[in-house]
Amino acid sequence: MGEAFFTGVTEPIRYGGPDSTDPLEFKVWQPERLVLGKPMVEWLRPGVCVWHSFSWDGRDMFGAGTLDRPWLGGADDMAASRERLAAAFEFLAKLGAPYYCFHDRDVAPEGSSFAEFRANLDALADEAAGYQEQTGVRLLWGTANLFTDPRYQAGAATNPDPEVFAYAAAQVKHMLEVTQRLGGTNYVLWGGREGYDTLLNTDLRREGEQLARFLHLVVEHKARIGFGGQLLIEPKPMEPTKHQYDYDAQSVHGFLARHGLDGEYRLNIEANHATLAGHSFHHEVAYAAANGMLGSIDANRGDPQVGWDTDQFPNSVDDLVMPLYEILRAGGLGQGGFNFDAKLRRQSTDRDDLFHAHVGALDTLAMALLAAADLVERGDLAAGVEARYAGWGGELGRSILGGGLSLADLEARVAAGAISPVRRSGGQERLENVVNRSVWSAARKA
Ligand code: XLS
Ligand code: CA
Ligand code: CA
Repeated sequence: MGEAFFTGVTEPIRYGGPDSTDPLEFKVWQPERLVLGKPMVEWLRPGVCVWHSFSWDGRDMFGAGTLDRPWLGGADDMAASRERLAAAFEFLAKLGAPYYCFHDRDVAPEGSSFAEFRANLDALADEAAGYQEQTGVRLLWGTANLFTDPRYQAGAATNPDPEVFAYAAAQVKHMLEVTQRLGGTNYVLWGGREGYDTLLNTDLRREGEQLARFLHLVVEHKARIGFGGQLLIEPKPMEPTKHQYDYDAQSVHGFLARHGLDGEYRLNIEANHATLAGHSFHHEVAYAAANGMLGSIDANRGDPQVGWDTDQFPNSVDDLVMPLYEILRAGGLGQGGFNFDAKLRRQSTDRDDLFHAHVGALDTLAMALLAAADLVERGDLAAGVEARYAGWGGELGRSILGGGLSLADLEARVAAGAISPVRRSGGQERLENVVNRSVWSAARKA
């Protein structure tokens, strides 16, 4: 690799253990440490995102960039793009994160035509392939940016203009192929501006049909090129539009089922999008796991006092332990992983701040994994749930679910006095203590 950008960190970040006072050593994250018989790294498959960490200079809607990002150089040309890729892989190698994720536009300049953009992306994908080879870092997922350019102001697949649909299709086709070429194990579709700002100019029925057609086209192309990765949809309820169609896990699942697509896509669940939808991250992961839709995770957090998608780095074990418990019980994420779709605060201007953010996020995730594994090993939470539903394994429960009893049959049994339910405590506070016990016990064993 060429000239170093992250000169404050000369060696790969090491494990220093829970008592280490070095802020740039891991306290918990040990990729090879066995958890429930599998290395941590295989459960978590953590990745760094290119957009927030390398393509963003700290600008917001009120002001210019603040971050020290020499590789951005103020230009959106091939030379600056090569620098950015070099910076990203230098960082990845020093952090020791095994995966990364990017949008086509995070790495390639737009150029003056689609053909030029495609050529730019191909050339930079070749460079990325070389860096992957050198560092051992792999691609967790690729995606196409269908929201930044003004042509997408009214959506991509759901745009009133079929020419915009076609443009988006061209971009996705090519990025799917680039993802395949780089060995990506997933391809993500986040419905950037697939939604509306006002219903006064929006035909909901048409837009739904357009979106379904688009998703079918992606499935067809995946089969045509033999892409072995998973297709993922990332729900988000609002922002940038007032209402986004891929609102949450359950509405995406319903949409897919309605259009015969539910075997083709799984979900990329983002923590901050869950809370924007008025759910907990736990809810979204649990829904996906319960319905065979668990694909991958965008790990971050919102701010309870700020109503939008702040995309902060995850730093709360309590927030992550139950989502991880669901993931462990589902057997893991398979081809998915934990992508840190998180950005620094605008005042964290030093280059090294990016290390502090990722070191903390990896440690937090690792600690939550240990706590979740403790919960799985002790088994009392699961046993309690099992016992709570035990009646459904008895004659009455099996007959109801098996379709053997009508409303009239049930009425007859109740009227005959054969059925008289008794009150049972849900024991929520006791169970909350069980979770805390595992959090504290895992912290002692870390
Ligand atoms: C935006 C989304 C986006 C997707 C990828 O809110 O999180 O970054 O993850 O397009
Ligand atoms: Ca995301
Ligand atoms: Ca987000």
